[in-house]
Amino acid sequence: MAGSFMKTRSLVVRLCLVALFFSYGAKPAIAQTSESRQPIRSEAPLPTETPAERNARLAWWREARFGMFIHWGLYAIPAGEWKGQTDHAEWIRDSAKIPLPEYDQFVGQFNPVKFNAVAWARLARRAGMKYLVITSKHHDGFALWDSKVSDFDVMATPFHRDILKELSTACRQQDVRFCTYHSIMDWHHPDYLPRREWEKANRPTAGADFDRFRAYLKGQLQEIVNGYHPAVLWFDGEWEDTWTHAMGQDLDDYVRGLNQNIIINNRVDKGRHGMAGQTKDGGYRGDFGTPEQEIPDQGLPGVDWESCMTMNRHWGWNAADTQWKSTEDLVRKLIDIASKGGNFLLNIGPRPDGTFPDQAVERLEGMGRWMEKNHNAIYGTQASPIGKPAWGRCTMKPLGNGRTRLFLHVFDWPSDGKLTVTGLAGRPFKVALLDGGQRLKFAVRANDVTIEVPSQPKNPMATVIVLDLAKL
Ligand code: H79
Repeated sequence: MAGSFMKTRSLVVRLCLVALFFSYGAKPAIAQTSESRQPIRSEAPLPTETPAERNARLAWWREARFGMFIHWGLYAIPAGEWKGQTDHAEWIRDSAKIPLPEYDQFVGQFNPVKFNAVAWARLARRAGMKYLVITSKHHDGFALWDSKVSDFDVMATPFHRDILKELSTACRQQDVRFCTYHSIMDWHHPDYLPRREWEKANRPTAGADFDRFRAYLKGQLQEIVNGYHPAVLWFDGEWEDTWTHAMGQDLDDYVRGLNQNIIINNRVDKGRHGMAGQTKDGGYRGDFGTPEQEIPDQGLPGVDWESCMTMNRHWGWNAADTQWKSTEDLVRKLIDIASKGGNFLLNIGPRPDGTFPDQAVERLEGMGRWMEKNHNAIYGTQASPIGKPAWGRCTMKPLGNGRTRLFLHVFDWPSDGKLTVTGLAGRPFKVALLDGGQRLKFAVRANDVTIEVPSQPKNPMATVIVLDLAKL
């Protein structure tokens, strides 16, 4: 520990020097109109950035729609089980009240000999995922990269390989954008406050200095941003009272100072509205809202958001968790989210040997088979202009010259061979199956179009029909 304190101290000096070069003026608060219903503004544009620049910065992310989340760290070793209780996961140090010296013993056991970064990145790509967000550090404070500012990192384990380095390289090879999740809350660093309730007696706070923790955090982020070039920084663990709005703004400025094209979620600041995750009014930082384990009931016009979700009931590896969502459910969740203008960040909790659970692989491959045929109905699409039809969902894409393509994602295939789309203006000039291209006959009556569909769906998870309109 003494070593890491020294490293932290020399870092503070370096950071002060950096700060002299990057002195940011006070940023004016962004005036925001108050919304009548939910707090839904997720954009807090940088004062130095025009709307066009912001659109250009977010363009790839808005087109991508689908990403992989990876929760991996020391907590994979106990696999969710502690003293007979089996519902723990990445929170295990807190939920099982494991004292620090005992938790530290996992460092000597972390040796994922089957870890293959290329296999992970390839699986993400084959599933149709355009980006990958891995936990550089979760709440337990353990760093998955070779960190110069901490000894509580992967280089202290028998594995002794820089996971972020291997994975960021593999992602670039596989054309998957590499991104990192970084927890602000840190249950390991002596300067982080507060302590967990149950460990207060054994981890005194005397001498702890939260500003020194902030310098440590910046040191870590400098290593990550400059070393591995994540396209997104996905913060979390921002909710404790020690983390303030001013600190969130400061950290947001700091990271954007390292890479002005980076995308940062709203958990860098204090504007997240509960688990629904959208950003409250009030000039909070963050490029996008972060609903967790839920999907908004409706799209939020003009708001960027991403629902993150587990495939079973835990983020980190839990060997006892058998409650996997079906591939069909996951495909339909992706479609539902795209139909509301959001992104889907779907989680994997790898095992301590470095492999993905078999059930996760099976689902990724299943989603990939659907995406292979239907990706045009997901990537680069916008929210449905016709709400939520009774038979499924709708996404859309502008075709130029005022023309619009609707993608009708049919969940409930009509038994009478007729699919009715309501609320359209004008006559479609083309209706066809997306997979295979078969043209379909249709009849127009007022604002409704009734399509003659084959007796069987192309894919029972969702069959996509393309419908092109001269105007909406
Ligand atoms: O990393 C995964 C989880 O370990 C982590 N986030 C995902 C991506 C997570 N940490 N805590 N939780 C999820 C649930 C915590 C919820 C609460 Fe709250 C924190 C309840 C009260 C404080 C969220 C934030 C709701 C209000 C503020």
